[in-house]
Amino acid sequence: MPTSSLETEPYPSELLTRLCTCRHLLVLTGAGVSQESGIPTFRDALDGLWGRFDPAQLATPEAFDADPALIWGWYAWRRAQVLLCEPNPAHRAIAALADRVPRLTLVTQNVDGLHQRAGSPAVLELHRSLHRPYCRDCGYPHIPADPPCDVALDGAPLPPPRCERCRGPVRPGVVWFGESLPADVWEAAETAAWDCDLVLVVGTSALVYPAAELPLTALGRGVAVVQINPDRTDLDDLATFRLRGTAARFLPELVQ
Ligand code: BV8
Ligand code: ZN
Repeated sequence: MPTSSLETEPYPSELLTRLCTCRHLLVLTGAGVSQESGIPTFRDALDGLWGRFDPAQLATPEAFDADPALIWGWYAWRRAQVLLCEPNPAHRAIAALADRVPRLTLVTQNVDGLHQRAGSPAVLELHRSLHRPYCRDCGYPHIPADPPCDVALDGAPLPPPRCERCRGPVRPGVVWFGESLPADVWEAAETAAWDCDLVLVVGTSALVYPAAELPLTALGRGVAVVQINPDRTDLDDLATFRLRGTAARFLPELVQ
């Protein structure tokens, strides 16, 4: 498969032709698509706003059980940050794309809800959401304050609220490392990877599984995969097209 790497050129005509003729476009996004909204990515986080937190260490059920206030405080602060941000042109372009192709399946690894706020009609949230916490013990949903009123500054520890039904601790509504993805969401995403005829991978380091399997499934079927990312990833050597740049730089051109 030819790979094309672009820095500042327009899209290769072959890619635009494929986009205009595709039947079912699968779009997979990661933290990079929200970076231009001001939300640090996980990779940036290690020296960004979350510098003193290591997401991989904190994003686990064990970390929450060990110190519920530290983890709840970190997620409450992250949610407050997200609510102060707006969708960027990349989110909006993906939302507009849904009207340009016969069928678009949007799968995101992100938990920020920005695709929905940008108007994407259907979003498969593989890792669930910052905005839908629930009881650790009985699963009862907890409606978070909006705007957040309980957020300690800068992610300081904050005791989690108690469940209205069983008084258990409310936990962040995301999928942590070592936890299974919501089965129905993962099944829909896998089905799309087996049915699509073009894949757009935007802003992911392609390191987290099973999400990272999706473009590989499509590639195994001979389907073209386009990667939009300013940096190299494991997908670089496999992608059919590699657009070296940011999501907000490349995606709006697709819907002009
Ligand atoms: C599971 C919510 C079954 C929490 C997150 C193989 C198969 C199955 C599992 C595994 C496997 N191998 C390993 C595992 C275990 C593990 C895993 O993948 N570990 C990794 C670290 C190797 N997976 C799991 O545990 C998953 N569960 O498989 O269930 C199971 C059950 C029990 C036991 C075993 C298995 C659950 C994973 C979900 C974890 N939760 N999020 C939270 O948000 O706090 S994942 C979290 O990290 C994010 O949601 C995100 O998905 C991920 C980070 O990835 P990215 O989105 O790619 O972000 P990153 O910062 O890494 O990269 C950003 C990219 O954007 C960069 O490339 C950068 O260059 C680029 N970029 C930057 N700016 C821009 C840009 N691109 C475009 N424009 C820009 N402006
Ligand atoms: Zn409960």
